[in-house]
Amino acid sequence: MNATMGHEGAPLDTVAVASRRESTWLGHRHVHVNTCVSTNDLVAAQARAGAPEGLLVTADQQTHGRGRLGRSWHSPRGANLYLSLLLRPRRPAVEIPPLTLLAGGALAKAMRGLGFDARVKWPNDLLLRVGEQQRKVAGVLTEASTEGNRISHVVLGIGVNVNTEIFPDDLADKATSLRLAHGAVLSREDVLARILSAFEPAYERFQSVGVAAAIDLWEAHAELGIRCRAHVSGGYIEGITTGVADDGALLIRDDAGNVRRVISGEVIPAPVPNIQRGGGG
Ligand code: BT5
Repeated sequence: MNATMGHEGAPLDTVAVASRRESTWLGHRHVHVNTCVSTNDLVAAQARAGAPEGLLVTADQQTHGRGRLGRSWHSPRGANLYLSLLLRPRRPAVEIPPLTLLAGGALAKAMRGLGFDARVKWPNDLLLRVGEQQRKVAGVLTEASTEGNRISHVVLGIGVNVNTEIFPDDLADKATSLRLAHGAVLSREDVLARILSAFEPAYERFQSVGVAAAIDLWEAHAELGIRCRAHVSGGYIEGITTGVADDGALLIRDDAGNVRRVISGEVIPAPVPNIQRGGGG
């Protein structure tokens, strides 16, 4: 594991990121800010002003970091990575959900490159095992703008808990950080360089072959074959996860053997059903 000591509390060192990344264009234009509301907002504004793809914005702190569906992303100063990338994929708008999966897969690959046994949970939570539990170490938020059935731009936001040691009460039993898993401070610059190096080739493959690139990468880093329950409108689907569909839907084989599709909603691990019978001794 590459556990170069980080300078905790110091601003992100953009020069170190540039010297360590292996990307040929992604993140070469890098704007780092001390604090902001959300790095996704800064990139969206640049996108509307015509900035080219590849722009990277990072912040040492976000005051209103956000997750999907109006949820918030805990973004304390200095310890972690908060980054957004501007992409202008030459792909149809229906491929935005697979692009999100591609990002999760590339993020998991980057973490594995650092020596962490990271798994992606549908759609895009990055999990690390802590004892018997899986805890969230990173998340991806894709915000896209379309023109007709084409994508005009995508803001890909990634939050990684690199060095946080103590989480607020509401996250204490579901979040973790690379530092907690590894036992030492990690360099945010190393982690960011790995993410850029992993995402660029994945994205280039997506640009040329589309959805298949996303499915392959996501499935290679997901924990499939586990029993889960997906809460969907009007009830839930329970069964074994088998993969993802072309449109990014999670596929679950239910107990009747039917493959069901989950397009949105929360997916949680489910206990194996108790099939003991009788016992009227
Ligand atoms: C996500 O949403 O996981 C997407 C997170 C994306 C954050 C990045 S940071 C840079 C960029 N700028 C932004 O404003 N956002 C992006 P979601 O799947 O909806 O998960 C949100 C849920 O994760 C919350 O409701 C909490 O339960 C939990 N959570 C919040 N902060 C967390 C953290 N730091 N670590 C782990 N879990 C967290």
